[in-house]
Amino acid sequence: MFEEASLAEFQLHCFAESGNSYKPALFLTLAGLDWEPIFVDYIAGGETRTERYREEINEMGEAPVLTHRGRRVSQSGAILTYLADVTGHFAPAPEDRYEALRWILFDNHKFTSYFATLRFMLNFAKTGETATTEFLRGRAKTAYAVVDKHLSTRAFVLGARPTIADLSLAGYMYSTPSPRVWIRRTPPPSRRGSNGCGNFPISPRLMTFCRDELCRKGPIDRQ
Ligand SMILES: N[C@@H](CCC(=O)N[C@@H](CS)C(=O)NCC(=O)O)C(=O)O
Repeated sequence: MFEEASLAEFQLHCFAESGNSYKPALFLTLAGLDWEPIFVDYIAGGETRTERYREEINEMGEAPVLTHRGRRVSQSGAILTYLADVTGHFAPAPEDRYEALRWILFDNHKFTSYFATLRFMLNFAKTGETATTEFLRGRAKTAYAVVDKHLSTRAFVLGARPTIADLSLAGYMYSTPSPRVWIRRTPPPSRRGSNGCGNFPISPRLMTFCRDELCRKGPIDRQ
């Protein structure tokens, strides 16, 4: 499915299994913004690989893609930064901008990417354990340990308040192949607290949990 007539202020091309899509979906939901998902048929239909998707939606052939006031933004880190800039939610303090960027780049390069690839191989490609999955697990565990250590002395990545850096790292914390769970795992706006995030999912405890998940062999998704 491509364009749809919509009244929502923000549209997000996304799909349930995509933790990268979950990052901006979590932002939009926690901030209580007027948004709607536009389903990308990646799993069954390979939509991101079609010429039409690359021509009309994203030349990089990826989800998520945000549409806002005629502007298209792809790459979850760029989307989160854009959303923070235009809405003010989850924005790092001006002096922390590069610190946020540093963690978002680390997330994209090592934290999300190794884990997401490992998860894809085990749960979707069904490769079983191979030398490649073992390598990816090792790399992901190392990246998780970095974040765990950082979060052991503070509540959120940049200190006392959640920012887009936390939302980026949260992408695959609740990964699941079930679209029904996708709906459930995106906290409704009513759960927001005074700091705009209420029951926020990132915490050292959660990081420890996810690291422990990685230590298990076999499929790593919780059904
Ligand atoms: N660094 C990108 C990664 C995006 C990405 O890899 N998205 C996956 C879904 S989670 C995708 O669309 N893959 C399609 C493909 O590679 O063909 C981001 O953060 O947005």
